[in-house]
Amino acid sequence: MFIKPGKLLAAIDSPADLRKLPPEQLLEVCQELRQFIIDNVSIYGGHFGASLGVVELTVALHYIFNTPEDQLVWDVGHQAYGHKILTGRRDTFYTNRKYGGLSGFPKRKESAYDTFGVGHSSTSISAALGMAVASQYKGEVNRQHIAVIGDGALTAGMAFEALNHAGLPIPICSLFSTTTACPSTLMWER
Ligand SMILES: Cc1ncc(C[n+]2csc(CCOP(=O)(O)OP(=O)(O)O)c2C)c(N)n1
Repeated sequence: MFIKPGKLLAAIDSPADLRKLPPEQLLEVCQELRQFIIDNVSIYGGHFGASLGVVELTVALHYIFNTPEDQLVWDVGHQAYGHKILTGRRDTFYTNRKYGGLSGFPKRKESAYDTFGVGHSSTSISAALGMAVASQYKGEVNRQHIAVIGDGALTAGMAFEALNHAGLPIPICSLFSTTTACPSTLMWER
């Protein structure tokens, strides 16, 4: 069954297309993206709530940051459906989690926008930090590195260890904490 995206979403084949839109249209993009996820997951299955909780955040991140040059790391990755749909995988999204289809999680082989292979939780901060340090060595002063992590994943020791490590001088690492039920954002920057 073909699931028709809304008219704005139908014209977004990459975040570059999203960034051409005026800010006033972003709310409509969010509504269309949320509906597209609901329609797909209702019929084809997959994680439901987590991606719905970060629709606005997903659109904002791809609008503000220069992905894929700026590196976006999703923690666990079960909330990255909107990210996949905005990054060239809208028309194949119906294959999500099917044999031979899209992975239900970010996967480096699948897209340049998937910077880190995930599935296990609490790895995003250390991964983004590693990327930020590598950029520092390479003199990539304008490249941003963003970890998106839920409050659940943030409670793990590995995440705390990475936060502690990130206390060392790094160029920039932004951290967004989200919850499915009640999105809250913590922006942390050095
Ligand atoms: C190491 C590890 N333990 C457990 C899980 C199972 N798991 C998947 S999502 C999740 C909860 C994530 O909650 P949160 O970080 O708040 O994200 P949200 O669902 O709110 O987006 C858990 C425990 C996992 N993926 N990895």
